[in-house]
Parts: sequence; structure tokens; C-alpha cells
Amino acid sequence: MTSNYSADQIQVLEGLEPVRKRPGMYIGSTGPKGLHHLVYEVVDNSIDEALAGYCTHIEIEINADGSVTVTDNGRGIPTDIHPTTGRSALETVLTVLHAGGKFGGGGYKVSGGLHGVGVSVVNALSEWVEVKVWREGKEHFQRFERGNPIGMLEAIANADHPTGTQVSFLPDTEIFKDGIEFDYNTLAGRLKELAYLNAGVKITFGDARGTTGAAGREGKAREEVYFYEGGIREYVTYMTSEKEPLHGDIIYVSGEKNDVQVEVALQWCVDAYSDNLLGFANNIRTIDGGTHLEGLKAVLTRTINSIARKRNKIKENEANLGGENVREGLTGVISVKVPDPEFEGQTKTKLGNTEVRGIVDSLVGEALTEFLEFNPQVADSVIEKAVQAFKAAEAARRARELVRRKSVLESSTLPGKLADCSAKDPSVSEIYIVEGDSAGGSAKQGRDRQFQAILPLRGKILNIEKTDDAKIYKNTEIQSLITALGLGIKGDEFDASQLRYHRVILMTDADVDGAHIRTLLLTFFYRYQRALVDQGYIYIACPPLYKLERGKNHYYCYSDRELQEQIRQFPANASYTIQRFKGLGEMMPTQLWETTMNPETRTLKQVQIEDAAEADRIFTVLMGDRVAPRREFIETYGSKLNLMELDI
Ligand code: 0RA
Repeated sequence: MTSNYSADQIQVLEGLEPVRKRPGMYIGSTGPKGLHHLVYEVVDNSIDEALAGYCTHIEIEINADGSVTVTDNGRGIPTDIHPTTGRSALETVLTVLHAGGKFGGGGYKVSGGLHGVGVSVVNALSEWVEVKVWREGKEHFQRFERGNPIGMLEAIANADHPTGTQVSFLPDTEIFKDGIEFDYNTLAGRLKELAYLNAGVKITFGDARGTTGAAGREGKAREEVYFYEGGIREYVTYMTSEKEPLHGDIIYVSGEKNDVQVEVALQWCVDAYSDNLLGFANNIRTIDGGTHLEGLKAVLTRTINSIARKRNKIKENEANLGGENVREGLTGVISVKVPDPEFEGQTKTKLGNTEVRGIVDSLVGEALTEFLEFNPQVADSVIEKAVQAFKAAEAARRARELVRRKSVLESSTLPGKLADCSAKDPSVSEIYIVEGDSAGGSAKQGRDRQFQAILPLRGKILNIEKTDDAKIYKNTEIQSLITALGLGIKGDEFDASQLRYHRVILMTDADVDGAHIRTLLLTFFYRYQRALVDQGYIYIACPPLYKLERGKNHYYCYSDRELQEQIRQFPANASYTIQRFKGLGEMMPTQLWETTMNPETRTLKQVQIEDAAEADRIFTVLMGDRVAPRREFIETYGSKLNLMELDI
């Protein structure tokens, strides 16, 4: 009997046990990221059906009990008996690892990264899954618990219902030990992104969970519809909505070569010092870039230079414009669909397929040249902007040279106020960036000097969003940051091997000034060298707000809610004292160590960009030089922030 097992049957016999044993291997983690990944996994299947041209509407609902339902109007998962398993195709797709692809029949399958592991993984990690399929005039139904079918596939006649698939699931609390609560904004961000990336697919997102406390939506359902016929063109419009465009229409290119689909949307804006290009491969955001972005950057530089020369904007004896000059003020999205994607790098978010570089180059080159030749006024304003950028870069380079000669930037001399750690290995080293000298003093005394460095900054650092490069390099606080961290030149390719600490921790007071300084620092990192943020090097320290003392016991509380909860645990007539920390400087060095710096007991928040388009827009709104959008933002959201907490 053993000799008769085919490879397929062995896979079937293996079932989903390995997924439950090592969930991290399949969904990355069993924290919030992995939890939300379950939804994306189910939605991806419906998106595939839409890409195949059979599905126009996908509905995602967070149900009142915390489960999620994804419904599409595609062809429906096949329900006939699968020859190798002897079970229905539906049951096979849900209970056999990677079985989905066998039924998919080509298409742009997602592989690598965390996506594309298959709906069976969702089944394995759910307390229950219920699938409904409308197909061939019937409604089919099957339930699963922790990956196992409960009963057979049932079917009842339902000739009137349009075809489609509905998958409902409740994540298993045995697996997701931190809880199974879905975050509305996290899901909304990704679903909106998917709608932009897949023009014409309507995505409806609803939340039927009742909430207590949040004003205005007690027990009420929320619903949003994402539907963009213009696809990534509309995405770029949204991303530049707070900026002043340099040309009217968005430049759009789409084409296909050797089964690779390429779509690019571009818009240059007047008042932007950096570029913002987002790359996607098979609907996955490629944070670390890859061949599609390399191809795009190369062809942009070449095309603009060649047109500039044709139009005599660059003389024969003058140098070419650099890539950064050409991209200054540029917002764009490139989305490629590749049949066999290779995702590389630590986070598997870098597209590796070498053939894509040339395909993007040739498709975009032709289309962009034609567009700019037909729209000479657009060509001229883009060239003009790039020439300006070129000159500004020259000025910045001279300013930098000046600074460098004074041996501050890129010198081996570290800033005087840096209290460095003794460890030389960046991967174990941390740097705390603290506000003011008094907090700096506490931190220096409280730290573990073996691996923790302290850099106190004086006052508010420069708002980099509003500053040109030449000024940036002349600013002493910024110079300290750049040299202490070992950063290179703004916008240059980030070189992680030069980074002196792998944890850059922002530790500011828990008040509005502290929040402002934190925002300025985040703006600096985001605009100066975004890779620091993208690659997860930036952290935020969480100092306590209160010390609660009762008898011999003391508790540190990190929020008002925590304080109230702790007090509630005391007997009714208990006496206690509350100390509110006004600033870090008020804390004893040992207290600071115990609550905020000791890796054993502290909480660190790692800064991650969940929605890159939104992040860029928000930095522009909050930190840019236009006042009107900022006022509008405050008028819209100000009332939701608790202004009472502002102790100014
Ligand atoms: C394989 C084949 C066919 C449809 C699907 C898969 C399918 C899977 C999912 C998962 C969620 N929604 C889905 N919609 C469709 C089509 C088989 C045929 O009708 O020829």
C-alpha cells in the first residue's frame, strides 16, 4: 500500500497540521500583522478572480462577532469532485496546502513574501470557516473547524442567485494569543490600495461591530466603498491632492510585453523637494524597490535628458541632469504584474526578476517620449523644474563641501554631546535621541552604557519639510544627528552598513512639545532617508505618565486608562498617591531605566509605514508650507483629538 502513494496523496495526508504547528512560517507572525494577513489572503483570491475578468465586486465585512466575511461575484470555487483527492475541489482548496494554484489556471500568481500561501492556511488558523458558493444554479455550503471539514459539502437549489464565493472565518484565539480584534483603519488602508491597483473592481468594506464609547457609532455599521475607474491615475491624484501640480493631466503609461503587464502614472508638482515613487508587483507594495523601479528611474532620466537636449535646454557642453534632479517633485506609482515573481531581500519586498527592468524601460521610454513630444509645454516645465533642482543640488553640494571642510558631516569626529556606547557592533547598539539636556542627563545616568548611546538635542529641530538642502546641512542639530547615526547624503541610496545603531529610539516628553519634537524627528527621518523608517530602524520610547503609590507597592502607568484600571483594583477606601511625570527630566535615572530603557521591562513602538501614499500626504499636510490644507485638517479632525489634554 505504501508504494502506491502518489506525491499528491502524501501532501493530502500531511494536511494542515504543519500550519498550526508553525504559523509564523506561513503568515509571518501570530501578532496583529499575521492576523490581518488572513483577510488579505482571502481577498487576494477574489482579486485573482477579478484579474481573470470574472469578478467586479468584492465585499468585506467585519461581523458583529468579530469574524470576517469576504464575498465576491466571480465564478465560484468549483465544487465538482477532484480526481486525486476524491473530494470536492472546494474542500481540497480549503484543506490542502497550496492547492489553490492547481485550480487557478495561470494568471498572475503571487508568490514569495507573505502573500499567496492559500486560503487553506486561513482555514488552518481559524476556529471556524464557512464557505458558500453559488454556481450552476445551486448554493453550496461547507463548514470547517480548525482546518477540518465538519460534514460534507451540501447543495440546495438557488437558481436566482448570481454566481460567486463567500468565505467567512473566525481567527483561532489558540493561535492568535494577542487577540483577534481587527483594526478598521489597517484593513481599510490595504483595501483602498487594492481598489486603486485594480481599476474598476468595486470593493465594499463594512464594520458591523458595535462599539461602546466611540461617539456616534454605538452598534451602528460603518461602510465604505472603494471604486476607482481611473486606477493608479486616481491614486496619484489622491497622493498629490495637497500639492500644486506642474502639469494638468497625469502622465499614464500601460502596456504588456512577454506576459509582464506594466502600468505607470506620474505627476510632477511644484512645491516638493523629494520624490515619492511607489512600486507594486502583483499588488504587493515593494518597499525595498527592485527591477521595476530601477527600470522606471533609468528610463525617466534618459528620456528627460534626451528631450532636454532635443529642445536645446541642455547645451552640448553641459552635463546631463541627474536622476534625483529629474525626480524632484515627482509623485508616481508603478504597478507590474509578473507571472513568476521573485521577491528578494530580508522582508521579501524587493522585486528580483531581471527581465522586468528592460520591459519597463522600453514600454515607458516609448510612451513617455511620445507624450512629451506631443505636449511640449509639459516637457518644458518638467525640464525647467529638473534644471532648477540640478542648480539647487550644486548649491547644496557646495554648502556640504563647506561643512565637510569644517569636518562635521561625514567626519570621523562624533558630536560632542553624544554619549556613545562601548559596543561597536551596530546590530546590538541603540541610540536614544532625547529632548533637552536635563532629560539627556537622566538618560545618561540611567542607561546601560554597554549598548545604549544618548544624543540630547537642544530644542526643536529644523522642519525639513520646509527647508532646502543647503540649509539642512548647515543646521547643527541635524549635523549631530547625521554624524551620530552615520547617515549619508539626503536622498542617496541608504547604506545600512554605515548605520551606527540598529535601534534609533526617539524619547521625548509625554506632552505636546514632546509630540512636536517627535513629529519633527519623524519628518526628518522620513524625508532625509526614508529607508531608515521602511526598514524598521526607528522606534519610539514609551515613558510612563504616572507613578501610583500605595503602601509599599508602586505602579507605573502609561495612559490615563491604565491609571484608572489600576486604581479600580484597589479596595474602596484605599489611600494612594499619584505622581504625574511632567517630563523625562523629572524622573530619577533608575526610574527612567526601569520604566523606559531596560529591554526587559520597557515598551518600544516600532515605526512602520502601513500606507505609504497616506503617510506622504499627511507629512505634506502637517509639516508643509501651505497653511490652508493644515487648517482644514485641524478643522476636520481637531474635535476628535482631546484638546483638553493639551497642557500649553
Ligand atoms: C478556480 C477555478 C475557478 C474559480 C476559482 C478558482 C475561484 C476561486 C475563488 C476564491 C475566492 N473567490 C473565488 N472565485 C473563483 C473557475 C472554474 C470555472 O468555473 O471554470
